[in-house]
Amino acid sequence: MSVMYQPKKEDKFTFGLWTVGNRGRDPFGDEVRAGATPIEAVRRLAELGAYGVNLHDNDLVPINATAGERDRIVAEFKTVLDDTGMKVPMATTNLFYHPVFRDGAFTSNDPAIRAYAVQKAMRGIDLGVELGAELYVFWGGREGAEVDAAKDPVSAVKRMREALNFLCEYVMDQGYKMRFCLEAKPNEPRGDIYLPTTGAMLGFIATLAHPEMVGLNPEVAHEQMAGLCFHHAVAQAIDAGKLWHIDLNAQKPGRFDQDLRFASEGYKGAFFLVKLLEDNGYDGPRHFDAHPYRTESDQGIWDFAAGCMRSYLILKEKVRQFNADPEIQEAYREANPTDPDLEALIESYDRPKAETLKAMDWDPEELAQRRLAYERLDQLTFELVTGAR
Ligand code: GCO
Ligand code: MN
Ligand code: MN
Repeated sequence: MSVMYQPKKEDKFTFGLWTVGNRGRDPFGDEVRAGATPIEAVRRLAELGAYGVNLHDNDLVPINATAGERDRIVAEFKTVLDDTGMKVPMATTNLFYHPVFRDGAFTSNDPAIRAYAVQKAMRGIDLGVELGAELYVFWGGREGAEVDAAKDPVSAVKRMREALNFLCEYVMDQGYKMRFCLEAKPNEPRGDIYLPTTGAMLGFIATLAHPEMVGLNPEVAHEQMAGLCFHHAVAQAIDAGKLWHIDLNAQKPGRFDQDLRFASEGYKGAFFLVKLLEDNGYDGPRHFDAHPYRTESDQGIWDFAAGCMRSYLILKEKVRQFNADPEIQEAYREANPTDPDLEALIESYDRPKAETLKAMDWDPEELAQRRLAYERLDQLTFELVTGAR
């Protein structure tokens, strides 16, 4: 393996404990491997060059642990983090696994379950802070419905807002340095999940009491499950200043949430995603929320993890080549004509500019004749990404 693609701490590659810990259970079959324990995950990922790990409260501390057990587990985990120099940049709450959450957590119809969910999130935030996390993700695992006759979707969004407002206040009241990231998913495990896309989350953030504390954690697979273009969603998050975390994986559109090794499907989309992140100076964690194929053994976990990081670095190198390639750049410039006078005219409104524009004589027939030479640029991109160039 070339040293060029050797992950380094500066690459900020992270993995969820649940990713390398995944045992391959699915709705039709039982576990197929043991999965990495939290301690093993930290040690092995550190050896591979990762920056850190992320966790749900219950990836580390079982839901029924006593206070003493919790403290012992956390202390042991912190020792391994110190030994390896691994970080925990993000933490989250498991609000979906236990049967209590089978009809949602923050949006459950039962006020007792909503209260328990907010309490569990507060404790999860405390745990995250203890481990040094400055980002806290909310993925509404079961915040959805199959029986719309039983649940009011307007109340659901209102309940979600109340929970997030409550937790923002909790973070401020504790003096924690912690920001939230919302992760959308259209469906699975629920028939429909509320706030199903990154764009929907962005609209929702604007309705919160502390929108400045809340950003996004978009995931490749989730946007593609809905048939949407992932890197366009990420672009909107970047434009809004809300891309604080990202879940990298791969997915065939229209399928169940596959959570495949990064870039293992849709190479072109993966290339443009890496290009977007690199060209825009994204400096948050590059988090892989994926898991090894169910056909894999425990040994395959590490091939999977190394593959995610290596593929990212290969695509990053392709992005460098794309940006430095004179022929590609020339084709790009041709596709992006400039006209400073016209651009100044339409970039912002004032009345004289509006009058000038209104009086101009445009000929749509002539404009429509202009060539959009995208064929060559797209072919050059294909040749670069596939290594023919
Ligand atoms: C999924 C989700 C989760 C979340 C995780 C962190 O579809 O299972 O992507 O893996 O990212 O719960 O909030
Ligand atoms: Mn995810
Ligand atoms: Mn997923």
